[in-house]
Amino acid sequence: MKALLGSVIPDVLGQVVCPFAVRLARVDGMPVELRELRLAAELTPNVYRPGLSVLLAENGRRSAGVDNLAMGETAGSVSVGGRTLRVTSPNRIVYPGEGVTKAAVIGYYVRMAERMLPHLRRRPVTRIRWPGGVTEPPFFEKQLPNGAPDWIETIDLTHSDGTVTYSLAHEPAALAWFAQQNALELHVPQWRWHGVGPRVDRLVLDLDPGPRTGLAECAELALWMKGQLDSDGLENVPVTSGSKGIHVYARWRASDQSQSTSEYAKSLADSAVEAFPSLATASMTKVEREGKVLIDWSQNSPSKTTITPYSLRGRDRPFVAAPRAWGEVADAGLSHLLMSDAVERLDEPDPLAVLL
Ligand SMILES: [Mn+2]
Repeated sequence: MKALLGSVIPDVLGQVVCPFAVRLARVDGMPVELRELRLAAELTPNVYRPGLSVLLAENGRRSAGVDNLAMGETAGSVSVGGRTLRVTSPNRIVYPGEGVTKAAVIGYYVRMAERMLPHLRRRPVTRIRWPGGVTEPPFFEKQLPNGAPDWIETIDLTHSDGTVTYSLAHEPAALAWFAQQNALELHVPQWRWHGVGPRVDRLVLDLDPGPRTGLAECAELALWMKGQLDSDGLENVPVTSGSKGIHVYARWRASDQSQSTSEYAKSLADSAVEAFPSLATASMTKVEREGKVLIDWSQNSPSKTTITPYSLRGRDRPFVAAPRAWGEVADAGLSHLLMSDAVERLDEPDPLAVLL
């Protein structure tokens, strides 16, 4: 059996991917487009219809946490974008606080696919899986597990300790299959594979509140960073992480830049610490984080990953890594969004679209 790498969530995901020793597996070199968005119509009749059809109804605006799947159904299949997926334990509660079932999680990802997939395309996906729901320990997984559907597109990346076959997410059914695997969190690098190698197309600054700080302090720093990014001509978007802090993303055109994203992000973090000495730190040590926001610029390393926008979080409640308008970040009432909020916002344009 292929190894499932790791059994705990490390603080920093990613590790030892060597971006220059990579070969492509089943990506065909062509741009991969969304094939099928009329998902509700494709659900197999009679199978999970009560739960999934509520969740997936095109015009439905019910909370994705509300799901009335008949008890006693233990497995079956569902059709998503022309793929048929086996679904096991659809009634299993994943988020006990809100009664969110696995069927609801699958429904969430299928609903969000149109919005998520353009940002995921050609990025290897590290999944964090919660097989026992969010009250039980998760494990993280890079290697495609045995038994994965053969239509899941993959990319082989050579690490210092061997080659890992990663999943790609190029169609709604891939997201549904991740959810079937209880992979609530999807993490990706800031580069996409482009035929001959990885190409960095965005940078991220992860604002992580330390003890005695919170979202408000992150927002203050994020707004300052927006000013810097704007004046450097880098289009930018804030994402409330759904965990604690804020991720500030910026579009990056490598050909326009003499620096790497890591160099740029580090200098921005250092400038923020200079401007806000009592509020910000760029040091990972625990002592220095007390009362401060850590500006983690290191996730721009090609070997690191960050939660992908619109991914659920494996927290006590179904929070989402949610792209926001800057006006919201400036609002004193800023808070993290839940999956139901994210679904409701599908009526609005994608704040992250400027990065595409
Ligand atoms: Mn973080």
